[in-house]
Amino acid sequence: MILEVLTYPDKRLYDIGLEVTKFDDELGKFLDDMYETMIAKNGIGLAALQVGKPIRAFIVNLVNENEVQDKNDLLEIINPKFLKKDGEIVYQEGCLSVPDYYEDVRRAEHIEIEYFDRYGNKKTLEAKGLLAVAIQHENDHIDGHLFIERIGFNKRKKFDKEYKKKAKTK
Ligand code: QAP
Ligand code: CO
Repeated sequence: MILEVLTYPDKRLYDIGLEVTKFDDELGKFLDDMYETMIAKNGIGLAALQVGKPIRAFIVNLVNENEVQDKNDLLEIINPKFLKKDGEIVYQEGCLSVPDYYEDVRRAEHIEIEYFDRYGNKKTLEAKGLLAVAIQHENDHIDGHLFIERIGFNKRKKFDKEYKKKAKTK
């Protein structure tokens, strides 16, 4: 089932996700719906908060070296905790909840996280580059943050101005 993706400035995007406590079929079904939604909207990452469910879960599915978005590479990340963050990377980010807007964001280049999969198994993952960026972007969603909060002051001003202009023509 394709879910509705909330878009800026929906207040629900600013809620803080609750820890997942039940790793049951309902969670599995919800993660399947998130995947279907992300693919339908041409995304590479999606957090539960973006589809109106305030829980600490997100998915990431980058394209591989053959430019293919392979479901075998899908990461389902629940209740993540950062163990390490180092270095710096600037990447031009976008977000399904902020359509048609892309801007540079500075984040850690290398990360290590601990998280749970859909079955409640504890995992660790080291990531760098785009995967590290995607995980930090999605983790922001579960803390109620959007990437537009991490762009510079002047860029944010410009975003707000353009957003208001666009809202008027709707
Ligand atoms: C988060 O973003 C991300 O504006 C995932 O018209 C961002 O999937 C991970 C999208 C940067 C790593 C680097 C945005 C699709 C998708 C749009 C997305 C749009 C269509 C964004
Ligand atoms: Co996003």
